[in-house]
Amino acid sequence: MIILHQGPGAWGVANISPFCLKAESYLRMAGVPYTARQADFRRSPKGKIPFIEEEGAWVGDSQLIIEHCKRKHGDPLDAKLGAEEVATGHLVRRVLEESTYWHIVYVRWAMEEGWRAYRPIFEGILPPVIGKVAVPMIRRKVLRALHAQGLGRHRPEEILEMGKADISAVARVLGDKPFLLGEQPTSFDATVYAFIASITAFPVDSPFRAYTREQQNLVRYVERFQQRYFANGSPPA
Ligand SMILES: N[C@@H](CCC(=O)N[C@@H](CS)C(=O)NCC(=O)O)C(=O)O
Repeated sequence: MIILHQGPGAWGVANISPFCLKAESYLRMAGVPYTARQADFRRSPKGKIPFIEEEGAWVGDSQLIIEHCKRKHGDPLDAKLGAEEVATGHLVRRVLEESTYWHIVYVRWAMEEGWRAYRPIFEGILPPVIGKVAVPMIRRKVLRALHAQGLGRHRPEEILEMGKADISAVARVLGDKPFLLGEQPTSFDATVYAFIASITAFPVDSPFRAYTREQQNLVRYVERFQQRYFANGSPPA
């Protein structure tokens, strides 16, 4: 049985971390049994969440977790995909994880109203006394990372246009298909669901969230996905 180490849920989604939400979504989609635990970062092989342990193997990184699961538990979602579908899925996944992710970071950590909503959730993850001291330091570290990545150097209106371009591209590729690549779910949907839901569920009405919520196909997709894979709330024991 896999133990999934991850962050907490909030705002009606199973995890505040899009990467944790992706990993948990995959496990549910692929029918891999798991239990979930609040992560202790000191035990993380890569110093980030999510990570898993299974029979003495520790795997960090959501994508490496998926690859581990495919090797160990089979590949019920992607085995029949053609090379072009895999390429499309890969590109969408990379956009969401390497670009859109930073827009999520910007809204939560850099925008003052986003930070006001996110701070108490984030503080709740840390031990009470440590939290108050550590959180401002962690915020400075995250803002430095946002600057180093590049997005944090732009003006708010430029950031918004860049984020909208990502969302618009994902909405266009999804179109009116039930899943990213067609009628059947694939591992790429774990990323699409996790990142779009992380934007639409966050309880601050940023222009980025408003734009994402205007994409009706994405909103319906998130609702369908949640209904199908998260209707039972807590993880299967
Ligand atoms: N590529 C990693 C990214 C994971 C990631 O960035 N996780 C964030 C939470 S959403 C984290 O642990 N950040 C802590 C840090 O950067 O120190 C994955 O796919 O799992």
